[in-house]
Amino acid sequence: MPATVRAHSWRSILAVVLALAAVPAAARAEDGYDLWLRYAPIENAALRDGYRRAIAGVVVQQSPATGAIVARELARGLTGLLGTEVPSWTTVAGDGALVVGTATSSIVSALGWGAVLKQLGPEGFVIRSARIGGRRALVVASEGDRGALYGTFHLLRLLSTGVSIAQLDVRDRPRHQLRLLNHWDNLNGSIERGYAGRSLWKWEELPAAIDPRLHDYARANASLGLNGAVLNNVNANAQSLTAGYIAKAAAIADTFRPYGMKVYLSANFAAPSSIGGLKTADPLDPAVRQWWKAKAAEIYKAIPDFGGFLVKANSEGQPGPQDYQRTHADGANMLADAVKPYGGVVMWRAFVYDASVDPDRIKRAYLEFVPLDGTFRDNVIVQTKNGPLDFMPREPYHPVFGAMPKTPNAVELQITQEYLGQSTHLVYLAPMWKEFFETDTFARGPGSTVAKIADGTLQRHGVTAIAGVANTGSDRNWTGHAFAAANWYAFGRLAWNPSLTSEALADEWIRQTWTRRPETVQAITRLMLGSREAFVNYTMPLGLHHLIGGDHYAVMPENEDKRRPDWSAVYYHRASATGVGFDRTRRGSGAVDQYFKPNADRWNDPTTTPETLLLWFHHLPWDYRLASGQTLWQGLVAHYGQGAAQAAQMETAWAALKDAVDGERHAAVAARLRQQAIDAAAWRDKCLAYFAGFSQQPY
Ligand code: BDP
Repeated sequence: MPATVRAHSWRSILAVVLALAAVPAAARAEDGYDLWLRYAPIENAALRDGYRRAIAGVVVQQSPATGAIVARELARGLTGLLGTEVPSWTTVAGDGALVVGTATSSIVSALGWGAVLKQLGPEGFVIRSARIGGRRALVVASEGDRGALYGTFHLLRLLSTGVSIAQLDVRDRPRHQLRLLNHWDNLNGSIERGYAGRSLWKWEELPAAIDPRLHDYARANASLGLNGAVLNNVNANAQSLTAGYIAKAAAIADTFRPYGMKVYLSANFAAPSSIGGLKTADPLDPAVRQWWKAKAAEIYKAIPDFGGFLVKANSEGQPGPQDYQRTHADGANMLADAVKPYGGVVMWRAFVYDASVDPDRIKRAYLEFVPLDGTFRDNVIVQTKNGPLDFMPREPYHPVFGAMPKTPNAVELQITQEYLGQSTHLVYLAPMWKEFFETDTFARGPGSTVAKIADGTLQRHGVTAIAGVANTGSDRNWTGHAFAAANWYAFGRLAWNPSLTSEALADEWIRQTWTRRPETVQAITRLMLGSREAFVNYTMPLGLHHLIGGDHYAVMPENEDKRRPDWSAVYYHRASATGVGFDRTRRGSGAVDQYFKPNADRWNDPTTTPETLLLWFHHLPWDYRLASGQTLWQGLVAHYGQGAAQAAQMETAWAALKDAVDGERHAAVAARLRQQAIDAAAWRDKCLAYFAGFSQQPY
């Protein structure tokens, strides 16, 4: 009897193995390398046939370098999506031409769209049908080369996500001029706060050998409309400005150029003395100014379209102008003068805090920068993190936004999830970024959202910029966690247009990355949309922040850092027998008054402060009543409990999709969600046990 059973089960296993081998779609190897550019075959035959009829041949008319990229992408994308090769034509040879062209190309210039294209600018594009020589065509047109590239990717995205192209009339342009990734990559190949392997720039092989992967990196960015990358860590090694490294950066720049991506470098402010042999790096010293001018000339000789410098100065031990009793403006302007003749910019970071510990660290950037408004050169951009502390799971917006009307302010978001579970937790960041963009600063009265400040709508400047601290690395799937790629994706799309919704971005990312099956798309969308609030709930609910230690991953509410109080958790939560939270009201640190009214007044009063930010602004007794009628303690217990339950539900929800997506990626995500659920429970247990030590209440 046992022998028969065994024989039977071997037969069934064999049958399963054979059946699996016979499923062609599922057999496609999926390791995540293709990101959202998978171009999986369109399953809906009617839709696919419609696309095939609309696109029977491709005509590309733009610069050879970018045109070749466009042609290659279309060949790859259309073959994948339509399941058939679409020939390339030199002219509109019949009905169904897909024309990609710039304004001066023979076909586009004859269409009379010049005024619209001009208005949309060199990065904007139009996609619409036209009659060309009596033949039906679909045209992607732009004033510039980059716009034609972005328009091509946009069309491929529409096809990939199953949008009807019968009546297309797309007119689009980016809302920020500089849309950059900031790589915190070190010259030794490690990445500060990188959780997906090593640096993609193989410095040791450059400039002689170019890793072909750099093309795919640039492609992925171009597909989102990102147009630049800062190559090295803001904690900058001055060696990156030496001739050898400039040559390496130039090789990367040459690779990125046809994709519309410029390179930028983080500059170490002390470089004139550390690598230049000068006695000082004082920005008002003529020899120092001359050194930077010569350095800029050297860089622009190698990289004619070099974007400019990113600088972290007088922050966390980095050198800066204050070392010489000069201001941030003195430092920034010196560099700005050096790159100005070549059209470069200086992105000067506002992430600063005092060498001597501030009574409330979050006030520091505003105190140092707002008085300098109006003193920066027009090619200086003050780059400011979304919140005044440091990429916490939830912070209010940074009060510098709107408070420096004469200075362009770049938004700095962090894509790499330093404080949000790194590459282990699934946390979709778009809802967090949207919350930030949509907050009303009241800087110019109601409706003065952060988005409108950052994109220059309310305070017009010569240049607008947005930066995201990258989460990419040498891992095969680029970002470690397959879902972390959604954050790269969402950042790029929001940099293009911050009014896109989290839900729409999740939907389009999922369709391109995983599957187009509506019920699966919906299930994954739900999982993603709830993930950020789940993370806040199980880590730092009700406005708590910085409950971490050294690696910024593990739960550590008890952390007291001996080196600096403001690197501790206790500095921020201030728990005691009587209550918890940081008093930033007028009776406390007064940080509320860095905001415009009525925000300042609202946030000065706990009853008019959103509960999501309650303990950010207030120190409250444990029995303080929340809107729900619960005490503060009960509310904390509820949030932690809910968060841990949400993480457990995420694991279950994903498990249910086992057969709906490919096995390799499903398993990798499942393993991480298991860890996330374990971590979430650990956060709940440790935080509640710790705070109960003060509240003396049960949970
Ligand atoms: C903090 C990081 C640190 C960065 C710093 C910065 O922990 O590694 O150098 O920000 O933004 O979040 O400069």
